[in-house]
Amino acid sequence: MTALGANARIDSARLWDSLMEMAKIGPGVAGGNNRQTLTDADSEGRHLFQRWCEAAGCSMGVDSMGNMFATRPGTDPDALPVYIGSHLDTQPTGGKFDGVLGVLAGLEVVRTMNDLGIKTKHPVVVTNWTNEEGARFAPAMLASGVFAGVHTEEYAKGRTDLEGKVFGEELKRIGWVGDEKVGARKMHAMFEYHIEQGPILEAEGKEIGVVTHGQGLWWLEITLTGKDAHTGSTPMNMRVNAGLGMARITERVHQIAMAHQPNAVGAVGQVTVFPNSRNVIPGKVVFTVDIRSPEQAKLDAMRGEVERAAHAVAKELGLGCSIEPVGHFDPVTFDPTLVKRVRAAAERLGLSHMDIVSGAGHDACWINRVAPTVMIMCPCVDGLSHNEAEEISQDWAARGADVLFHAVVETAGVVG
Ligand code: HGY
Ligand code: MN
Ligand code: MN
Repeated sequence: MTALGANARIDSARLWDSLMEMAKIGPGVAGGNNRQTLTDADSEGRHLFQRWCEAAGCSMGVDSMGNMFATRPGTDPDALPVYIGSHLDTQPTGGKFDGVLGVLAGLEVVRTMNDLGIKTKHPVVVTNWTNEEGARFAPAMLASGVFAGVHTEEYAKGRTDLEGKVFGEELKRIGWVGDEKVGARKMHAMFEYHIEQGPILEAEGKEIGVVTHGQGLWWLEITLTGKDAHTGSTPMNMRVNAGLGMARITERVHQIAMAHQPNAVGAVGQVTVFPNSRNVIPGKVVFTVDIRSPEQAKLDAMRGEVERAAHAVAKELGLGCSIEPVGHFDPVTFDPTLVKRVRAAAERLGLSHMDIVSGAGHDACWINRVAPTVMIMCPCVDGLSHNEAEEISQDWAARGADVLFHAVVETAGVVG
């Protein structure tokens, strides 16, 4: 595989301009984005991405889960494509770069290949995976999970949001149900470029993260049922308080994660209280526990401890308790050959780099099941993400895209 010369770089300003242009769609309230999956803003962002891809000479395919595939042809039409993928959907209080950087850096790789007249044996395909975040419709990485055969299309299209809207109906409403069978595409390799969403690269002063592994995750949705009652006139010993149960379990989740340090995290991020009235003791609370570890044994142990703690708290307070796993993947090991190629590209470009384990989940974690897959990361300011103040420098964005460019072109095989 011939490698590009170290002076072959992407166009940093063009990538940054595209990121700032996309950030105008689905703006947040504090400088970030609220472009949640299957909203009108998501659709607007998809249309912009499609226009840009077609202007760069790509043809756009869409599958039945709304996954978008912009293809730059290779010289050998029978050669399996090299994919570059991430996501355009954001958290409700998301940043401008989580996911978007990976999709638009993929487009920038295509634009740069066009500028330099680079021909490759394998086609190159830039991908936008539907509903990576799982914020509106759990679980996260839903459409890449269907593509990889982890979820059925029927399960995915039946998922509902907090307002009871159904995934399949929302995908139809925004007009992004494609005619391709999801999962039918075969891949030579898949690359995902992403901000780290943690503090390590910035703290270590490294420009590039060579992602060797991804930590595993459980999302456990817990429903506690007690009894609605008056917060003023109900004696303390007569209360069946689901809100108190949720609070105690939230504390236990934190303690369990702390007991498994290092390499373990746990929190409760989404809570729905019923009836959510100031002067009614909550008769029902539904909340999701998010626990993660790169170590399988720790991940499994934490799940067991959380479930036992939840049932013990419920028993103590006389609450009903049901637990439903609504998201899961085991720790992931990315393709060693591609990891080596990413590391070599960073070295060739004279960029500081380190191996890193991804703390966040990504579409790459699922695609790794069906194709050789690897991730590249750039630092983010204070490691902050899933917050509208998420920030990266233009230089960080460009350096990671340079590594992506080199590794993808080398994998796709330069011709001529
Ligand atoms: O939850 C995650 O790790 C990803 O950001 N969806
Ligand atoms: Mn992401
Ligand atoms: Mn995210």
